Amino acid sequence: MPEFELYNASQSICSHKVRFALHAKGQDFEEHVLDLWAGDQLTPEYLAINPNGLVPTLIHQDTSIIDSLVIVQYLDELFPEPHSLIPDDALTRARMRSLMAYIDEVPKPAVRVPSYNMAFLVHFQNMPEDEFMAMANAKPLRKEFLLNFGRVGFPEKAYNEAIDRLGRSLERMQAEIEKSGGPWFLGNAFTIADIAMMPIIVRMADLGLGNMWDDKPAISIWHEAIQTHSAYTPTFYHGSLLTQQYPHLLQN
Ligand SMILES: N[C@@H](CCC(=O)N[C@@H](CS)C(=O)NCC(=O)O)C(=O)O
Repeated sequence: MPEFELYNASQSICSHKVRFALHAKGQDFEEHVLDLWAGDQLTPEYLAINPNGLVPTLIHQDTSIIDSLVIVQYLDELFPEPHSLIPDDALTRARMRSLMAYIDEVPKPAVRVPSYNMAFLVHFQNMPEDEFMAMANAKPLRKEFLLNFGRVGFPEKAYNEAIDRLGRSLERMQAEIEKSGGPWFLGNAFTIADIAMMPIIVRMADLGLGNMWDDKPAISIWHEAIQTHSAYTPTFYHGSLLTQQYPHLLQN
């Protein structure tokens, strides 16, 4: 029996971070794949292990640990050898955490908007009103998000704002990598800041937004480098990309 159990969803960007960290740390885990469109994350059983009603949740020693970056930090604390994902020096650690906070505040919520409009809309478009309202009302953290999305998608203004925030995030990423000398956010050290950004860049490329960093070579180099990490391929198994689940995206 593996030491860890992971409740997650194949396409979920927060799940990608945790799968990547488990693989990077060489840890075997039992994977439970939730169907977020069927509401598996809102059942009383799941809410008992994750009252936020979101994936991922890691179970270790009969205890649940929630929030992707908390889980990644926990795994690194358990297995700091041979390569810790957390810098030794307090100042560099603070820089890493500032980047993690920025990524969680700016590009992570922004990338949900094109994800929902371009891919996930199909799950809600034809949902009867009462079913849609019941699903929104059942969400502990994402009720307002879903209500704003509605069954027609975010309006153009919200979509454009999200794309603008993603553009500014890419400028910040390019500047940070240039400042450190790359190839990673913090120079030669691959840290949790890189893991935090990874699924956002992967998602943008998946949605056909990869041309947004055509003029940002440090991001292209970073993106290529992360794909050669041994944890990358097992993390993004078939079905993890939206183009694999929503073939209409390939027509764009
Ligand atoms: N802060 C949480 C956010 C988790 C999150 O947003 N999970 C999304 C998938 S990436 C989810 O479970 N969505 C289901 C829903 O909205 O009902 C983390 O980092 O783990």
